[in-house]
Amino acid sequence: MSNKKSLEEIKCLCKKFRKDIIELLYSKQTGHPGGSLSAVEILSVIYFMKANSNIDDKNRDRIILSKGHAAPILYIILSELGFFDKSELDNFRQLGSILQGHPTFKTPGVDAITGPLGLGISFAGGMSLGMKSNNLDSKVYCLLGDGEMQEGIVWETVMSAAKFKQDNLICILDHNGVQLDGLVKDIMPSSDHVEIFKQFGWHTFSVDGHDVSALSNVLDEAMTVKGKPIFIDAKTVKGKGISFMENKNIWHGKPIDKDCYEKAIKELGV
Ligand SMILES: Cc1ncc(C[n+]2csc(CCOP(=O)(O)OP(=O)(O)O)c2C)c(N)n1
Ligand SMILES: [Mg+2]
Repeated sequence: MSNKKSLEEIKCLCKKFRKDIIELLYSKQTGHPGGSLSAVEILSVIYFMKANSNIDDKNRDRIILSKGHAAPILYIILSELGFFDKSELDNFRQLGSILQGHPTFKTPGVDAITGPLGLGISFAGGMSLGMKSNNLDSKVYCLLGDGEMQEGIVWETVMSAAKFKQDNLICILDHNGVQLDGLVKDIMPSSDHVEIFKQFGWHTFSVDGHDVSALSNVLDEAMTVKGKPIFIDAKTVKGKGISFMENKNIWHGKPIDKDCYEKAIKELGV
């Protein structure tokens, strides 16, 4: 399933995906708009430009949403890629649905069960080591949240991936500065992740996580790194694109009411 897009096409898709997120979460009266909106460009560039996401290829790249609560944008992208029919989105978060509130193996295209923060990067580290041990060229992309970095389990993979020179592991930080119940800097001042990862022996990059062209370039550069795992600090805005949701932790998990839905759709102008 090759579905590569141009930068211009990705920009249009990102607008559509923002609307899809709002429509989906309003229709189901459920949550996680903020962290879904902040990851739109990062995931779109990975899935539609960089990764081999062909479900029929057993050696395809793996893409792991470690911040599993952003499942709405993941499911919207997977349905756009044809992993399952778009009508499945109507069953989002319903009992028995293949689209649960957090990613599970019930969903075609999901490469790791996530939701408990820190779990995804652990899967990613193991998968990438397995690929290297089998001399496969495949990559593992892993998207983390900045609140998620407070989980101790994250740092086991950070240490071991450097030791095993896992240059097929690309971890991207959705650096929006906000977590569930406040600002990351107030809850756990964690200083400079770029410097920390460097000290652990990773190759690091920084990028604007909403600039699809910059994301595309940085991911190309990441492909050239040898002997070190790759960390990309992607600066983002939680709730990006909807003014009243931007940088507000209340929109981490809040369902969207009718008034806010109408305002959001108007703002998106699509
Ligand atoms: C181990 C664990 N502890 C707590 C939670 C509850 N939880 C879900 S999302 C979240 C905040 C995550 O913030 P961040 O990683 O910054 O995500 P983003 O801002 O990208 O949405 C928390 C505490 C969880 N899912 N897993
Ligand atoms: Mg965050």
